[in-house]
Amino acid sequence: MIPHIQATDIDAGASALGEHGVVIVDDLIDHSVIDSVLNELEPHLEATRPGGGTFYGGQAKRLSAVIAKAPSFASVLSNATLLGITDAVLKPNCNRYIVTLTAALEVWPNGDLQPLHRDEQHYGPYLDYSPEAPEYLVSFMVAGTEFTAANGATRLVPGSHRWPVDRVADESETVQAAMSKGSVAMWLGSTVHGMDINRTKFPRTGLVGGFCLGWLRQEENQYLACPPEIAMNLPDDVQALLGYRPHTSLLGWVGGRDHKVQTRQAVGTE
Ligand SMILES: O=C(O)CCC(=O)C(=O)O
Ligand SMILES: [Fe+2]
Repeated sequence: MIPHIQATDIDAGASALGEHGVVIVDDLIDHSVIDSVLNELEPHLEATRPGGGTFYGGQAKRLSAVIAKAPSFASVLSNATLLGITDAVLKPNCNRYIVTLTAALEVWPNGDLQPLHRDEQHYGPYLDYSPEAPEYLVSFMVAGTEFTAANGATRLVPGSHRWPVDRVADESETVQAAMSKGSVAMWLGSTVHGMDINRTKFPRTGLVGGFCLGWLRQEENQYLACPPEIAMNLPDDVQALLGYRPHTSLLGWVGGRDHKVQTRQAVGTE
């Protein structure tokens, strides 16, 4: 079972995410925002052919650096409910958390299942993944189209965040994140999940993102994915989320200062 909560219910969202490892926030993002993001991404999606290799089922269009390609995605990253729920999971273990990646995933028909995985697995053997370890990551998927059982809604294994890391999930334990356009599925870095096959004629579009503890390396290098000349046009809180502000005054500084990217000259200078 994947719990659903209302867009304003941060406390219920945080407790459901902690208990089940996944929660769906219904109708969180306005369709006007989704449509703006998709319009901004359209030329990039148009220029991409379905593919993506076996990890993406061979029939997905994947765009990285969505925040740099679609400025309208900034309001998703700073959504109060998304951040409120993430605060509850990640703030106990960091001074600030940061964006680990932004991507768009358009799943086309005739692909394969994405292998089940945990998003935190790219930290390799260097972190403690025991059920008692702190959470390192919160991932989220904004439904850019309706997500249905037929069109490739993400499959997740509720409760798997409490499993020993070597327990392998069976497909029968997965539940799909069926949700309306604008709804957001959030899951923990330790929750087992994967993209499903699209058995319809129309693509399934998801806008994916994640936040990691501010002292961990981001999966997608945000300073290259969203360089200062683009970041300077984004709101201060989004710049901070991308990692342009230090974690504490001693981690991530340049020239001894706590920067925000206001001008090209302000970056990397005294
Ligand atoms: O697109 C999906 O349904 C899931 C994608 C995913 O889990 C990933 O790219 O890590
Ligand atoms: Fe994933």
